Amino acid sequence: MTQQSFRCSPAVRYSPEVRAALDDGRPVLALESTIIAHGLPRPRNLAVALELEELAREHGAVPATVAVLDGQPRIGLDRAGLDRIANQDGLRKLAQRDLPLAVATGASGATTVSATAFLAARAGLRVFATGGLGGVHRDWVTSQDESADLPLLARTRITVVCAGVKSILDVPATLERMETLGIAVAGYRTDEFPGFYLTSSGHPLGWRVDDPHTVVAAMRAQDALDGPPGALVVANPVPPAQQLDPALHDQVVADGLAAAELKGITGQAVTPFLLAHLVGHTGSASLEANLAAVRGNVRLGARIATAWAATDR
Ligand code: PSU
Ligand code: MN
Repeated sequence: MTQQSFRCSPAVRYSPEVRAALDDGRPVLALESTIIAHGLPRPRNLAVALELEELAREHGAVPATVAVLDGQPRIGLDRAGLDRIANQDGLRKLAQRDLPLAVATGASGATTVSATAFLAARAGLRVFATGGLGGVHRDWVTSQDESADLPLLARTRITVVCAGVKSILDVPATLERMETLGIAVAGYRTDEFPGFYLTSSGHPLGWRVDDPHTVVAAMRAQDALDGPPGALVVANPVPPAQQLDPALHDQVVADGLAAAELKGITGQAVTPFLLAHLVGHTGSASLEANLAAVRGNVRLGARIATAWAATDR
């Protein structure tokens, strides 16, 4: 199916603002909804959802928060839609593989990076900002738990601005998997992979970009080279002044992992459990670092989307 037929499909609904921007070739920035529904505590989550959309607009891009409401994939939400994502009880967490079943059963859910990237790319969006990607979990040898974000990004031509992957994951294993899968990764004004709550994870990166125009040049080169589809990950660190204290960080991550094991938390529930643990045991400092990272990603994502739209066609 072409982007055009996807855009006309009655099964997918665009907000009027996003539809108009796509028709006019103006910048649009995709945003995911799992971070709102399952990654941030209420009632702060709704305020953050609204703030991130405003931040995208301030930096020149129309925000397209992606979700599924009553079985209908949405590209861009209105205020009522954002309110449901933030406050509806029992909202599902939808990866890309869940989309057909959600559509068929009329389910509502927030979309993860994999589902958001998939829907956004099909809609003709090329830039997506989020907090952190999913990745390889620390106990991978026993659990085989690797986020569907990685294989999906390996098959999807989209640029994702993130602050790395959360430190609750196995960061070096995640970097190895991105290499194997063919997902391009560049640090934004850094030579090290960001550590989500921390400015650096301590792991070096092979590529660094210093401005949105270089990112757009790489995106153009992806298209010109016409290789296998695959994402470009722009890893944008949280500013040092806004990072979580590294010693506190290491302590609470270790405690959280132990608590999850003790309680027998597995599968999809692990990430939300650990995130809540971090928020609860850092006096909200992890939440503030998380938000600072996401805000920076939305600002940069909007600037990349703007540069992309300016050179399009
Ligand atoms: N990183 C965050 N907050 C989040 C997530 C990642 O800082 O809420 C979400 C994203 O939606 C990501 C998902 O796609 O977690 C990965 O979940 P899983 O590990 O179950 O694939
Ligand atoms: Mn998983």
